[in-house]
Amino acid sequence: MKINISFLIIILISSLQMSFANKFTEHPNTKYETTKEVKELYRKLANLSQKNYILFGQEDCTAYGVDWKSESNRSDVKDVCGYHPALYGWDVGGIELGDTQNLDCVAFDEIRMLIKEAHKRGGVNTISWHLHNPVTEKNSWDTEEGSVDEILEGGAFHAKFNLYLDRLAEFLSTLKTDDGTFIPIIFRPWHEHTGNWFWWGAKRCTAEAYIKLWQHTVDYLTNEKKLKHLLFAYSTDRVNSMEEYFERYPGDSYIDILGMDLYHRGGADTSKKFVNDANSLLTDISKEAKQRGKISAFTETGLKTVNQPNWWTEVLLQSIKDTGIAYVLIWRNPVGKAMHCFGPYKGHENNVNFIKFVNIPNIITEKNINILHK
Ligand code: BMA
Repeated sequence: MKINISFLIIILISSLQMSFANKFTEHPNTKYETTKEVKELYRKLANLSQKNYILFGQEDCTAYGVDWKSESNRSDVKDVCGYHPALYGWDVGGIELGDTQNLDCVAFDEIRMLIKEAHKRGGVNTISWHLHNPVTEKNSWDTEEGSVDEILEGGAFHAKFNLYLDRLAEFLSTLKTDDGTFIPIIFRPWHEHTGNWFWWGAKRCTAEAYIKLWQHTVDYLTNEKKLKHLLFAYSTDRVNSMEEYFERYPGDSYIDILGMDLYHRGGADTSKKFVNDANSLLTDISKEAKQRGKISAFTETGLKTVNQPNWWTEVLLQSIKDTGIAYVLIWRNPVGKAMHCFGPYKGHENNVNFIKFVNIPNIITEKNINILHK
């Protein structure tokens, strides 16, 4: 029998392609169980990023804006373009102490309600955790050296850290729809660890201790607390290489999303460098993510005050374009502090350009969120 070699090669290539596609669109090789809604969200985000769409989001956007707080169905983004973002960022710093509001004075009851509303609108919720240092009880920026070692197994503050995790888990376990279904949450603790401003930062603990910190967090929340509605996101700050990116990585069985935080700082003369750095790092991270069956994301970014003309299309868009990331999150618009705002708001000089940005077909907001759910 004559074997048709090229036919065999074609079969081989297409089956390889199929297995690669499956690997990427199924919930990845993590060690914990997840709900079907989490698997579904994962698959949707993976598909979306494969088609070059990017979800746009902002931190705390429906909780407050530059001149308002706790108003129903409002966001500065919506004030400007007519609809909310597709991605909603929250922070649960303070939950570990049993506080009723987070470090930015948003009540946890309100965060829960807003997460539910965002989910109802088809949006995606991501939570970070600026938690207090269990050793000193000071805030995240208390860079006491050695704290991580003391909260790990065998350390004097391990039980206290587990209590912090208990309180966090208690809150996370209340994030359900009216019919009792758990709302999928992208949980992103221990962020920006390649920097040195948090007590879990690179100079505050060894790589081994940081990895253990992550692994304990995931194991405790998923095994001990039996939470199944979480996707875990790993996010560095600026790195100089992929070796550095993965130096403190807890492992593929602990992480679903590979992220990076990078802010644009400085004037117009720094734009080119920011765009180049962000775009090339995000491209590299996305490639790694794909190979590992993971999703990638720009987990925090922004230019304070957005005071550069056409920043949205000329800087932000260029920094994420064709990188393969699933979403981008800009930081918050604190009440009464226009100087610290990362988003648009009524009357901002860059609004025309913001509207242009959110209307680019690849950018997903509440308006075209159905693309995510197809
Ligand atoms: C930081 C700043 C702080 C805030 C913290 C958590 O980047 O915005 O003011 O408390 O995030 O949201």
